[in-house]
Amino acid sequence: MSDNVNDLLRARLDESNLAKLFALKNPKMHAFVAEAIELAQPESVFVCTDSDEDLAYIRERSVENGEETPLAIKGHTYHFDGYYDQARDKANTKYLLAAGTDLGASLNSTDKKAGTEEVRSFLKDSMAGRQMLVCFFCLGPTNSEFSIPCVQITDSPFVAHSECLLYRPGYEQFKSIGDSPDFFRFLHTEGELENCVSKNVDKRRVYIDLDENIVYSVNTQYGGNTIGLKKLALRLAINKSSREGWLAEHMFVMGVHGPAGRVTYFTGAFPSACGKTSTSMLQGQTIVGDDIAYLRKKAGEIRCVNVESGIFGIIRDVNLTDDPVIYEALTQPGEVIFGNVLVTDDSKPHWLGMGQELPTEGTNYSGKWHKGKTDDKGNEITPSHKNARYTLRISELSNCDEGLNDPEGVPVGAMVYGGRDSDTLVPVEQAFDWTEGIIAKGAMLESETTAATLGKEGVRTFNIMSNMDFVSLPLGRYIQNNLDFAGGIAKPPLIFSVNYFLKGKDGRYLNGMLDKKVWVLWAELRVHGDVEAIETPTGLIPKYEDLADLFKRELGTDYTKENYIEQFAVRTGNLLAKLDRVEEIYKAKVPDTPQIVFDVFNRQRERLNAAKDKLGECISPFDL
Ligand code: OXD
Ligand code: MN
Repeated sequence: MSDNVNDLLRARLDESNLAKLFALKNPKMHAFVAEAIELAQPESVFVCTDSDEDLAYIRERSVENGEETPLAIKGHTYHFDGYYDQARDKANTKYLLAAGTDLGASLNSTDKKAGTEEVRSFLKDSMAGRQMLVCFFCLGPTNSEFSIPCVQITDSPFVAHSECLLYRPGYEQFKSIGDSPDFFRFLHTEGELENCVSKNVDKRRVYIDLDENIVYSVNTQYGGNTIGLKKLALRLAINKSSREGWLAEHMFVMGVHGPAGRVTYFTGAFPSACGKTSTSMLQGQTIVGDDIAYLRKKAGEIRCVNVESGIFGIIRDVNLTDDPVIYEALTQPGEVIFGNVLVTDDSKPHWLGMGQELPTEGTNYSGKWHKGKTDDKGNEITPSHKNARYTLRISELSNCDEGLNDPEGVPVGAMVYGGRDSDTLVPVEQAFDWTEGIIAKGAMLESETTAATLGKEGVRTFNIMSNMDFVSLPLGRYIQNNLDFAGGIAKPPLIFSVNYFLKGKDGRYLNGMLDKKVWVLWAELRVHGDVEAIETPTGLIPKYEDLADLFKRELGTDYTKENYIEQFAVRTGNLLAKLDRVEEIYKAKVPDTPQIVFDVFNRQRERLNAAKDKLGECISPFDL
């Protein structure tokens, strides 16, 4: 085999690319590249090292092949995905499972043999006449216990370019691992193109092989389906971490700046488009990462890293008032890819909620666009897509935390679970302890669906730890891993829930976009025992005085008692209904649910029933 591999590589790579590939002494990686060439039959192969020259080549190819087009500001480009390729395709993202393996009914899977054959049939000859790009990246900081080297093969310079912005370069890391077989592999083709976008979205597939640590992605360009190191790697990492005793989570990492220069690191798990990036970007705080974290126990404490080094963020509602740091990065020279925004003839990007009146015509993911344009189903096409994105490096942001690339990671003081919930959870609540936090905050998380995935928006969905789309284990085991993780840790992180989407009776949001800063700073004070809290049946909520102080100091606003009562009312009726809903899911769909989960549900139910009997369906925090 190895002779065949080497012969094939020698025959198909030119001298300089062959030298780059052979400088890495990794037979398993060589075999992966050779097999991909044999299957996809590219015209040529480019091997990308960590050099500036190679990165520039990827950038230029993205423009030359028409996947990206320069904008007026230096370094900015835009990219469109196909009209029906604007979000993660949950239905066609599946685990390839060998006969006899079972991940439980909640996870989407397909037979490994049939699925592999299917996806390979779409890959066959898919790169004929094109160049194959072989790129190396590292998940987590390089040279660290957290590092996972990856090889990404793709025929899309746009995908490769996005990854160059989003991940640490990994060619040198690959050198340092020698012949180790322990790395992730991604093979992507955009398939047949029409006007530079994937044509056969009906044949879009994202198939994940957990035994081999390989993900195949075909007939799609949208980053969430194609950027191997993002959500595809997260699925592999969750499975790997379960075998090795650490955690891979759908979490931001941020430095929260408390009194007297104190910095406390928080992780936060939120479903897509529920305020995760904007929390990690809160004014006055520092960002380590906005999407995915690895957590490990080290010397008696929990430490974590940002798996990525860039942001693939939702651009909607990024404006000078709500997200000044990102807005600044999006309006100044620097390397940025805009995805699925509206572009006008003067080469300027426009997006929903940018704080300016939008043009009435331009070009977008539907082609030439004008206000009122409808699609073939009669739906009005928005100027930019609701899930339109920007991609940039975190190091370009003025609030980048100094721990971003620390190989030791940063210590975790608190973990936050958030979701989109209009009528049940208070804006912020601390769990009684780690076990209650993992179960009643993380494992009970529900959220109303958003534009980040295909399908209807606004449907309340169960989303365990906001990781439901990415968990690659039976759910009971995933919960148990989280519960066990704090074992041996003297002072585990505090766990909080937050909810920015509570609505009043008239349907309006009860909180402004900036209020989240107060909830996060209150949580920081709790980590250090600086403020007291009020006990509710489900956790600990802030005292009015502490919030009023924080609102005044941080936002310059008067927080009224009426606001407090409306926002922090304990809605016993809705909380009990939530408990019933979620418990039903565990009973019906998660056969390996640990008993402790039901015990915690029962304890909460008893406390809620007692409070409801005594004080009613909706209890003012002043009556607790
Ligand atoms: C993302 C997502 O892009 O979760 O982060 O969809
Ligand atoms: Mn995400």
